[in-house]
Amino acid sequence: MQSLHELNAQYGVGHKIHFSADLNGLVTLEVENPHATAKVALQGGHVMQWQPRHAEAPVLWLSDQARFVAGRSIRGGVPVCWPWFGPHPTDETLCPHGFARVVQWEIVDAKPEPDNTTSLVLRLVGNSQVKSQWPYECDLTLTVNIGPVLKMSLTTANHGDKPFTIGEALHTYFNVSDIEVVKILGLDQTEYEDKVEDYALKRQSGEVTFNDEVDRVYLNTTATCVLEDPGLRRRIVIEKSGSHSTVIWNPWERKAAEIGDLGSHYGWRHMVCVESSNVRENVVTVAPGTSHTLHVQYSTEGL
Ligand code: TA6
Repeated sequence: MQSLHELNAQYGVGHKIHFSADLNGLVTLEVENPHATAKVALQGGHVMQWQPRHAEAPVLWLSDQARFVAGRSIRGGVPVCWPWFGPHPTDETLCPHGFARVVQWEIVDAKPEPDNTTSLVLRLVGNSQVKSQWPYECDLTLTVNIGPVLKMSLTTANHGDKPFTIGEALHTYFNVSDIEVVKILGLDQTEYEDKVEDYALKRQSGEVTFNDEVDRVYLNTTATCVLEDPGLRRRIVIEKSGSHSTVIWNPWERKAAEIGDLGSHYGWRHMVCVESSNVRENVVTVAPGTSHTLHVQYSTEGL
């Protein structure tokens, strides 16, 4: 792995892209450009913060109790769930939601663009820990463009001679004023599995609203979702491609207390996950010599 000095010499173009190792030695990358600020951890290829200059509050939610520790997922931001979602299908001792969010990634490129946004390319490091859990010839890269819009593309390339099947999600935590006043549009009449009721199959009617724990996998949907937040007087527009499921999650009080790192002062009230994903019956098989990309872009507008 390159030293911080080498990384900053190679990618630290002026003041805008800076690597540091402040969080228990975890290397993070801070980006500032005329459009936005952002912070990314190399562990997990994890975008932790993004705030466009025009936004009065962060768009992503990061728990004030997030643990920045080697080998543990960071609570908040955009965890990358890959190559499975939820528990491993056959070995429950393996990390839920896959290993990508807890292993080291490396920076392949970081540069300012002519439009004053910043592009980053990160790649999962295929070390022996990874190979033992995922014995395929495969590259996982995350391209991030930081600007007035946050764009992320997660690409899985199969360089081997066998197909493999992945479950994946960009498990994004959005910052909201109060979970009880927000609503999510875009899923009306979409079928979902309700994890709170043992995966019962249901159909959404109207907007998604919250007055208790919600943990749902919306299936066979490519729809844009809009998160309306009257408290912060804004909409967050969540667009995607290469994704056929959307997971919506808020743990509510009891589950949040069990989980333990969801923030002091009712942190769970200020977050909702809207996860562009390919999970359950929407998992993706990647044929040899091909690749698959899950793309999202997040933007905000006044309400
Ligand atoms: O995406 C929703 C979910 O799968 C929930 O079931 C939930 O418990 C969660 O993600 C958080 O998982 P984590 O492993 O990060 O604690």
